Amino acid sequence: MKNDSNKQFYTGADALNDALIEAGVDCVFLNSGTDYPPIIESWAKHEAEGKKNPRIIISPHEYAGMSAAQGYAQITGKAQAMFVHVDVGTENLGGAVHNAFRCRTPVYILAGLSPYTMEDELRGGRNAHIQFLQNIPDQGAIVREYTKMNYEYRSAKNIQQMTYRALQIAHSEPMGPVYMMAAREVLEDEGIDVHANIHQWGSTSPAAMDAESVHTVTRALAEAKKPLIITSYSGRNTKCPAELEKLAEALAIPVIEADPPINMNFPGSSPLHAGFDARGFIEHSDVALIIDCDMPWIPAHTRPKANCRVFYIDADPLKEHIPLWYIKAERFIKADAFTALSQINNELDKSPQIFNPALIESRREKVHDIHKKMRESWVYEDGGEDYITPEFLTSCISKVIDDDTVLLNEAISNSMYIGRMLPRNKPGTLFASGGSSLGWNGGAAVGMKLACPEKDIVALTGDGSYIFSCPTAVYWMAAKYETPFMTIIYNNQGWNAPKQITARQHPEGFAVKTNSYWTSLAPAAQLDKVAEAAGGAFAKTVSAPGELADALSQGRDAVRNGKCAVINVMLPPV
Ligand SMILES: Cc1ncc(C[n+]2csc(CCOP(=O)(O)OP(=O)(O)O)c2C)c(N)n1
Ligand SMILES: [Mg+2]
Repeated sequence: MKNDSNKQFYTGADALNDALIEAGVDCVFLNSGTDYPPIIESWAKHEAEGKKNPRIIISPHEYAGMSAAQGYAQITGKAQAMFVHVDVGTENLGGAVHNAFRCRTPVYILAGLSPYTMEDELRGGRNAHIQFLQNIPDQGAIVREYTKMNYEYRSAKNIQQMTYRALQIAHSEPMGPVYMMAAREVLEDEGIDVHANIHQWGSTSPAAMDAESVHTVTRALAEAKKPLIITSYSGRNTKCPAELEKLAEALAIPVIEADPPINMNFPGSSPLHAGFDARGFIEHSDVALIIDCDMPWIPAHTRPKANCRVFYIDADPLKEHIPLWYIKAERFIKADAFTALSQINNELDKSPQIFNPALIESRREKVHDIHKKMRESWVYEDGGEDYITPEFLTSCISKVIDDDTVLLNEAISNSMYIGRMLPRNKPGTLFASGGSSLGWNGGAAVGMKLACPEKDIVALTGDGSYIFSCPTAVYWMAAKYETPFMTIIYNNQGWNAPKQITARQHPEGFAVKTNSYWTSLAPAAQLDKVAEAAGGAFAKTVSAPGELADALSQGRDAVRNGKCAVINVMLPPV
């Protein structure tokens, strides 16, 4: 009998575990199945022998686990592992893979494959009926559109090298998820511990601008009359905001965080912060620097004038995985944002003669004035409503957070209030999913809290997005692994975004005339109670404006005492 499970040796699964530890992967988010005996056995062996295992975080839904791995990497830059069960677990990753890919976030995904053998030829061969149903011709195809490496461990002998290579690719720009598959026979086979020097498996070095581009971009910005900078995710490197501020200050350039920003990129209270919408600026600009931004403006709404000099800097300046995408630019520069900004700043320091101080100072005054008026128009004014408006809710949130609070923005049609009323001034204090698959916020909050237990995390979500997040899995994980955070639901009892866009596209149409949209989630489910039932979260629904401030402070206190809190705030229904 080949299927001798009692024989002890260093297995492919042992090699995989050792490689993940060696590579500094802290957490394995796990949703296992019949493909996992070699791995579970390896973990148990490691524990029994006093060897190190990664922290294993059971994830009762793959979407929540994958979002947690994304959140962890968004805040640390380090890929974590998501282990899923064959084709079906891969399918349950769902849009969370899209989010990680679009957000350029490294994640290592492992999926089992249905065993290769069925007559007891090899250790690990098939021994259950579902393994026949889970065998499909091309499992990797399920997520191939969203993965940078999509491959199978074909031998137990080089599992470690293939794992290091997968992580190396995940961490190299543009970063993203990698998907590795393994059949049980390979994980059960005799592996090799190669004792690799992990420092020889690093990610690619940050790309710098070529000298000519540094020269051209710096001079164009210095000589411009109406320069503009637009960014959306340069702040994913927390050293970037200071470098961007240095450039903006030197030349008095307004900075727009394109809508809605994925990270904190530029201090919201800087008098050069010009809001979140290029409209009103880009049409008048003579030079525009777009740096780390997927789409700086919507061409159907606005665009630069024909002679505006546009420079586009990005790790992936042609967006090669978005087929219909183009903007017109003088130069597309494949470079790391921090490196590029440092190069431009150095060039400015070296060439004081290219400045025109009078021009810069008169512009500075104008931009400061625009910023001041913009911020004044965003200050909340009490209209005496007897219901809670999103503006009032956001103004109350501003009183329970501080400058260090990490905000997750998945508030969808209410997202703009977060930028306007909760300005972030410290790097690493704002995150969005970076993609468009709703539900990221819950898992991401768990992952961020696992990575940074000392931080206060507040997830701001629409009611639809809360439901998409798989809240039973999220709040169970948060309780089990002690990652308390506060969730605040902008509960308009439905999907406002599709309703708004229908009305905008057909302003005189039947839907508007008859008020028929099929976007209502009324009667509202008791969304906060889901978290209470799943993980003992502090749960509160608020409808009266007078009770909101108290509810939010109670939520904050509950989190300080180690529990999650979900404050379900009822807004006017969509
Ligand atoms: C997984 C997924 N399903 C559907 C959509 C389409 N969609 C975009 S916005 C939206 C409504 C989200 O509702 P909610 O979170 O309550 O925000 P609101 O629009 O009400 O502000 C939907 C369904 C999506 N982006 N992702
Ligand atoms: Mg809603």
